[in-house]
Amino acid sequence: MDQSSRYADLSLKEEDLIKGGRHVLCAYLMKQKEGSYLEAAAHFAAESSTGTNVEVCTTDEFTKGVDALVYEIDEAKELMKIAYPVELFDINIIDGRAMLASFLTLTIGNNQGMGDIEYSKMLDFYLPPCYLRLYDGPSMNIVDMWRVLGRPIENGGYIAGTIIKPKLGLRPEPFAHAAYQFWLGGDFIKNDEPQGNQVFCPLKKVMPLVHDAMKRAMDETGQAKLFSANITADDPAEMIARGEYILETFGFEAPNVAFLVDGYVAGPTAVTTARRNFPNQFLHFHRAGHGAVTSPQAKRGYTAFVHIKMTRLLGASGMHVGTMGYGKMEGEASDKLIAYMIEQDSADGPFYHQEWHGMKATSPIISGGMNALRLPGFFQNLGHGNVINTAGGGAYGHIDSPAAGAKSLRQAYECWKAGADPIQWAKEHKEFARAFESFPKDADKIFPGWREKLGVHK
Ligand code: CAP
Ligand code: MG
Repeated sequence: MDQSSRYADLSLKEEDLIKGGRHVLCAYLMKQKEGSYLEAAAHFAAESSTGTNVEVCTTDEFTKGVDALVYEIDEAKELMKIAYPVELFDINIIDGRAMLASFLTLTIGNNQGMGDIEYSKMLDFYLPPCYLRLYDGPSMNIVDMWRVLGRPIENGGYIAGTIIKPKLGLRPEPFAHAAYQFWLGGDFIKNDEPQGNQVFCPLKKVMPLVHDAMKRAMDETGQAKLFSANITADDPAEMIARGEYILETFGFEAPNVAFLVDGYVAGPTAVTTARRNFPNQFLHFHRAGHGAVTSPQAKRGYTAFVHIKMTRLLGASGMHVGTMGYGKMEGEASDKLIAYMIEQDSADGPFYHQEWHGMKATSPIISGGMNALRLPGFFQNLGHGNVINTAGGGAYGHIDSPAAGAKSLRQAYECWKAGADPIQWAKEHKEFARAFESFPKDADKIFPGWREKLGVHK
């Protein structure tokens, strides 16, 4: 059935829809299986709002008033844009606030499995102020981490972090020891995503040891240290139990603790559980699994940009934004726009400009195959260093020690900040210099001729 007379209106102008302030706008890559592009797009809009594949007798004038409407198509580019009236989205009974689950159920719900759609992927979205303000947004961000570290709250700079490796984790004592060793040179440690309460490393055994290691490292260095503890679980009650136990265990150091949530696999409910039950903790959104839908190879789901933009609405304090082609994960230099979207108050996406109207920023977390040698180029591309960086291999792979690995990361940041030549910097900064020998493959690629220049002949 062709529903384009009801679910498409190509005379609508985007700027008028934005001015009107009553529509969520979404841009999709979309290809139909056969037939008319507009017909398929209209069916997509119907299934994503008020309709189905046939006319139903229950439809009334009110229902028609909240139809999602296709307002732009470009078949050659496989591009379609849909305007969703804000009335479509579900609102909490407890406090009148919005929920991402509802946004996703409509905009990226049944439409992902439709028989007449070859594929569709959300590329960007825009929220009007009246709907945006109903989201929690972040309660904390990197500014609060800078406060704990005793740094300026504006441009407080780079936070050097790591992940306890191997990924599986360690038994409690070696785990705490590995943390202590890194903290002698660095600021921030996170659980790797599978670590929580494993039989060989019970949460209630390891957390007191990590707290003790943190205190010892703080005494030794005279600096504050941060730990991001994984509280991900299927059950909100389990997440709260983990969070409460950890806060009680860290006692006076509770402000130094962030909570890590594997927010893609555990979903918006898990993220909101942390956001609402622990608003005084930094909420670290880890996105393991997102590549299944965000990878450029995937023609379904949504892009990394869309995913990351959504996490600011949910209230992530810090979000993994990739390494923009400088690390081991998929990404490219232009991905810096993803970071800008979550940290600025007014930012451009691939299709829409978004005003955040003062919603707190979500801070970029840079992770995945990073080390001291890759950082100067990374900062150059991003244009600032106000990020949390976690480098697992880059710290525990340093040939001298995890503390030396941590120091090499900080020195890399300082090298970029000073606008110095990395080879020259290496001559004056031992740990940074030893990173060249620790990661010779990267050194060969990024700094050809480094052996001669640094006098390293092994
Ligand atoms: C990095 C990491 C992170 C990824 C996630 C890992 O370890 O701990 O989970 O960075 O990717 O398990 O691979 P290394 P992203 O530092 O040793 O590479 O940040 O892109 O979500
Ligand atoms: Mg990891």
